[in-house]
Amino acid sequence: MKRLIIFAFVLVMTLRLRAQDGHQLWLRTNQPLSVRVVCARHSPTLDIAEQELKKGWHGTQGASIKLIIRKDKALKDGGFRLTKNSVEATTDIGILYGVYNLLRYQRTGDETGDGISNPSYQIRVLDHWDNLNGTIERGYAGNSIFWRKTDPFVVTEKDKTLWQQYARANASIGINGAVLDNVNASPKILSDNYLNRVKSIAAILRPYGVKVYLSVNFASPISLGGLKTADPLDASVIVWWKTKIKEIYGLIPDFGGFLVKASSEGQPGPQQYGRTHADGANMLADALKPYHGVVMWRAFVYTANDDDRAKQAYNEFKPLDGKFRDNVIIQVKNGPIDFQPREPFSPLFGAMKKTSVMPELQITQEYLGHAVYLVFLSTMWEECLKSDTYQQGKGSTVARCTDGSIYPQKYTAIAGVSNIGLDTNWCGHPFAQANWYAFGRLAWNDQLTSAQIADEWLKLTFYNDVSGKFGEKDYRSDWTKNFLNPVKEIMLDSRETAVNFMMPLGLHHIMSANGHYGPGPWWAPKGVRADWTPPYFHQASASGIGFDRTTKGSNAVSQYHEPLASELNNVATCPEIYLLWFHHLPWTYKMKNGQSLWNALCYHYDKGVKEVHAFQQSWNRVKPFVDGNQFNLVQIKLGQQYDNAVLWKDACILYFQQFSKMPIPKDIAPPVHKLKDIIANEFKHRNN
Ligand code: GCW
Repeated sequence: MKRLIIFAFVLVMTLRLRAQDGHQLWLRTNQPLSVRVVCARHSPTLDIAEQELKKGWHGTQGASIKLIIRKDKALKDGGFRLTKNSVEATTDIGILYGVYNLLRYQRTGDETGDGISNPSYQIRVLDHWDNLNGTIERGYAGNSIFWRKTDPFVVTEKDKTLWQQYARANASIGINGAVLDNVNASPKILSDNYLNRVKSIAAILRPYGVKVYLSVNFASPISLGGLKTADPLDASVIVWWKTKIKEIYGLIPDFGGFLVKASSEGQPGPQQYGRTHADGANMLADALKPYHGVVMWRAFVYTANDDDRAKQAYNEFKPLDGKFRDNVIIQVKNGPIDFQPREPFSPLFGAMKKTSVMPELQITQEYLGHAVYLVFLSTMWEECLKSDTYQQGKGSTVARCTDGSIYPQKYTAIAGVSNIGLDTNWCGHPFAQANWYAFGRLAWNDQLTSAQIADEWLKLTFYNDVSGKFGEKDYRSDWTKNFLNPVKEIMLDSRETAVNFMMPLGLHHIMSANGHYGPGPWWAPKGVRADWTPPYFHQASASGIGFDRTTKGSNAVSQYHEPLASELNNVATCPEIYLLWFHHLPWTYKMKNGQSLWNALCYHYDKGVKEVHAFQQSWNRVKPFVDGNQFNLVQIKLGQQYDNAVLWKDACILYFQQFSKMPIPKDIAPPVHKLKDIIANEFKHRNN
């Protein structure tokens, strides 16, 4: 008997101390206490809620908790009310969200406030840029969890387990939709085999309240249906889509709808038939309407003309305001160009007043160091959501213009381009999980601060790490002081740091064409369209640097509402973080702190490098508090980030110096690379 007890003890300890591989995300559990759950009804969703309470209870030992579904005017769909002994909601999924929030409060020690919580956006969706052959466009965490090349239609137990874990993670932060395939969509997604696989995925996601959506190729009626045209006003095309949509709903009755990238970057669309984006979107919207499906139609459009690329989406879509069906939602990237480390908000936010508009954020770090850099994106999204558009007076933030607070949109929605793949830790970098988490939390509550989100995520993800120390007196305060606070600081500074060493002062799109990783301000081969090349965006010459978007230049400023337009137009009032986005300035231009523009640029690059170095030192100090595997992984990645930051600094300073002809300030570390070597090595290793 004694031996059995010792064996059991050793087993429990081993399991507890098992190395972390990151697969459990922010849902790591640690010896729950007992709880009694009372619920008058049963459903797959309510059963999950009950199990979650039992698996993760950290409230009063032996407490009893009621799950109550009833009408409540204060609650929107999915919203919930927490009281001392109950979780109340109007729907099953509201109960499940309430349960996850309650468990989170218990583990973070945060207050529940007044206990009522409603989502900011109705549709909170992850866009997967997953190709049907299993690869992921701009994915840095392995292949797709949904699609694969070999045995593509076999659904294994392993698939189901993974999809269930994925759905659970999403539900725990309120994400309620998933677009399963790339916006550069293959028509094959609408063929029988694929639709049946979508049906299997939907079945696993359903109890967690995650609806499936599909990206569709606008030319599907031709490539899949054998028609001669995909013209949205052609009767046979309309019938084709109607029939296809009927088929989809026959398989998946709660199917969410379509995401469409049309007449954009070579994708087919209505414009090739002389039709507008509204014609295309409305045709699909009409076919989806009887089933309550939506069309998320992307505004990411630009063509190789002389017009400033930053202006094109607005020019194309603003005139169509009011012409879209009420189940069309225009999906707009946060900035006017393309998910750059820093962009001003897209002027379409707030400008389309009679159309549902949804922000599209990029969780996967295409332009922010892939799965190598530690960059907490929440601060970037917060910056965008809290930007004032002034469209309906002061306080018309991007958040309020899109979440229904200002305009009576039929649907409110927000999308994040997923960073999830088959890697054991889902996202490649342990801290990239924080970006998935942050997207979900902001989609639920667009007023949250990044500090709050980082605090939660760190507590949920890392507090359990060194279980052996758990029983120690003062562990919590020790952990807070020596782990939580310094690591939170890294997270909150990390995006500005990346901007500093990559594209400070409003520079944008100067990355390498090699996978968009590393510097490439020189890249402009003959024959490549100008608006894909960095020199188009930085405009560096002997006379200065920056893109003139003032009234004297491309006049992109005029797409913003006053007083913002004038503020941005005037170099004296334009925030320095956007200086070279809106202004072309001489190298000797005097900055607010008295430095020349050239010196300021050099100091920003240098600062970014120094900051990464400080992150490394700070991380080294938290070693006693982190699981060894996770510690090492982050340490290695920070080392790679440091090397790349130095490369960025050297490359950009040396490249721009060719134009400024000014000396590098003496008090910054001189470049360790030669420009010609950096350029020669740019494409040596392939980055996706
Ligand atoms: O940022 C660019 C990416 C493309 C992407 C495109 C888009 C899916 O480089 O890979 O294509 O944006 O958003 O459509």
